[in-house]
Amino acid sequence: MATVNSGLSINRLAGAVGAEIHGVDLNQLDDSTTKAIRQALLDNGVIFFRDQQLSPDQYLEVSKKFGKPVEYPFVKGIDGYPEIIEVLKKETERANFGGIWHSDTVYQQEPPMGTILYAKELPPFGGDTMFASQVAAYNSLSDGLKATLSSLTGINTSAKAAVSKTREDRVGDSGSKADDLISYHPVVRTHPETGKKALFVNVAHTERFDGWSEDESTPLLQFLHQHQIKPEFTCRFRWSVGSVAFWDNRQVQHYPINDYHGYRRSMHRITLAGDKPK
Ligand SMILES: O=C(O)CCC(=O)C(=O)O
Ligand SMILES: [Fe+2]
Repeated sequence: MATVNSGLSINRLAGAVGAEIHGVDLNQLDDSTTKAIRQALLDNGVIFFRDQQLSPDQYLEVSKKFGKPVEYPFVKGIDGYPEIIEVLKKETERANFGGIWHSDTVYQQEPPMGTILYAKELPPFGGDTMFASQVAAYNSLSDGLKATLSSLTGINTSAKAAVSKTREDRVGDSGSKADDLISYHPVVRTHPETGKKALFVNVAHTERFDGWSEDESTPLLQFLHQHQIKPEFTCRFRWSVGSVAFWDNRQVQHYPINDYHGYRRSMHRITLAGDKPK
């Protein structure tokens, strides 16, 4: 069912996560629409808009209504806009940016609250992005495992082997390896705005549990990594040029599907500052 609010309609995409918002021009946001959009983000974990036209200046301005744009730790911004990076896969490339289930840059002390992605150029097919609700994933665990996880801290690193393939930890065009970033965050975090609990480990960044060896951590982490992306916790977004996705990095993970070799895909991306997970 669509919810209508001053011309804006919110259409859920799946049972656990994701909604498309229609009837909004992001360049014309008044206060009540901005508030409704923020609530839709909190309620749905990720929201999508279609047919938007955003110059870099307009894009930055829109993002500032929802948070504080920050630079990406390992990637330089587009000319003149340090907070906007291009997420690009060229015709000739095989790896895609972020091509593994993750939430963004969890190895930071204060990982982003959200990320906004704007589609500029797309392949003729493929290149969808999937999202998974970590609130739904947490809620479906047994009380016993919830209790065990509640006391655990995850150690997250930018240096896991799997992620290096996805180029998230490379510096600019040089492809050189950045210094490793490491963070300690609760395995279950409480959302600062909704109060809901969410799993906050991910296969791209979480190395082990604090106080546990890697060997000891791996079986439980592997279970969680399989569990947290079950189809019933996910939605899948089919992009068109001008589409915008805005996800809440505190409650969802995402996975850009790398199924369009030989074609170019270019997105503009803005990261919004977050707080220390608790
Ligand atoms: O290209 C995408 O759809 C998402 C890439 C990604 O992981 C990100 O921008 O954080
Ligand atoms: Fe990402």
